[in-house]
Amino acid sequence: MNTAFKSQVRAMAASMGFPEAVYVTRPNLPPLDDVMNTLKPAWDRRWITNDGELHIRLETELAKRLGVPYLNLFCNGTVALLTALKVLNLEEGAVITTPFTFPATVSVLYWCGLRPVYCDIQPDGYNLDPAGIEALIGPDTKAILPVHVYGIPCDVAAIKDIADRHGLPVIYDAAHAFGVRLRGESVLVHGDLSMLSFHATKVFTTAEGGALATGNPELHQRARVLKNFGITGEESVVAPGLNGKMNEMQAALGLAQLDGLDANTEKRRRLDGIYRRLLQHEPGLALLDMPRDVDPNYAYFPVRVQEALFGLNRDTLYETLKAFNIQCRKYLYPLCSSHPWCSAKTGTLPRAEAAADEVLCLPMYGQLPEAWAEKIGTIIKSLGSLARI
Ligand code: T4K
Repeated sequence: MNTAFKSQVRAMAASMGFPEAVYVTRPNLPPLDDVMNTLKPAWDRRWITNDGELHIRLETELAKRLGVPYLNLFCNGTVALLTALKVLNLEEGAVITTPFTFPATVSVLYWCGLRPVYCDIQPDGYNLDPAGIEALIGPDTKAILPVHVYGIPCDVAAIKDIADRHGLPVIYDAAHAFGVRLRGESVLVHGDLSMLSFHATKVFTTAEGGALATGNPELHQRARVLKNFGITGEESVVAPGLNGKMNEMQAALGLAQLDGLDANTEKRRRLDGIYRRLLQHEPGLALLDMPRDVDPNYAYFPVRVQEALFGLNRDTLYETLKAFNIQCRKYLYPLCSSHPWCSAKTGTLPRAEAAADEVLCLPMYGQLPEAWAEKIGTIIKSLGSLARI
């Protein structure tokens, strides 16, 4: 950035900057009274965890709402994913996954004695590329672990075809994909198991929380036992489990949020529309195409920044926006394959590397005022114009 650009940014920020931080996301919190009223019966019963009534209600409501046969709630998405691996008895060997994901996807493999084998992402998207999977399958391959990145469904049909031909289970990391539908049905029906995250940064939140969805009653039952220490009765422990349970405070927050979910998605849709209108023809900015057969959840608004055309690279844009109090995030940089602890031997991953270097996620959450999205889009356009002078 040259000095003239910097001083023009300072002047712009003084007039257009936000007085308070605009975060990349905020939790979708219901009125506190609604949470308290939902929690009160559990409080009165003094039953606050271990299959409480609120937990049971939330499990039932979510399974219905999401359109999945079986759903297990968890204390968080990471433990849910770890449990999914254990449910399938995956120990030792390799799992084919994507490097373009949050570290949790890969950490759980190591916790199970597995190792990741990284497959590059699609040429026209951010998900694992099915065309690269088959060449990576070897004698010790145990499973495929794709991620529905930004809530956009993977090519589930191609992945199923490969998995079936090689007799491999598929576990989807659907942390970003709450409520997403593909060709009219839940994206969670694909694969043997799908994991959801209900972290504060997700479209549906229980502060910390998560779930495992499956269509297989035996896998469901095994997950239920494993998340409760392997206990099946007062005097029977059938497997080395862990404590993955969701408590009643988390469940109350989840239940109190259900009524507002559709309105939240609708608001996100409008914000997505504002950003698209402002940025889709901007030189050097590529927006994520929404496939026609997908009902999205608008969880993220990733923008790909191509320096040669936009005038600034992603990192400079990220830093410059901070001067306006706009706190974007570089999800999902750095690539998992670049961490010293999880850089299993891999070939080159050129598409994932480019995505990690170029994607910036803009603020996106239900309570973000539309005027703020207009202003953020306008500021980004102005910065591009300024940089290209
Ligand atoms: N797989 C994938 C693909 C994932 O993306 C994740 C989690 C997982 C697995 C694991 O699921 P969990 O075990 O978490 O259920 C966040 C989240 O911590 C993480 O859950 C999420 N993915 C990841 C993509 O993002 P950070 O490091 O960006 O969080 P943080 O604290 O910087 O928050 C981001 C912004 O959100 C803040 O700038 C402000 C806002 N915020 C955050 C919190 C916690 C709030 O307004 N209120 C809050 O309470 O990782």
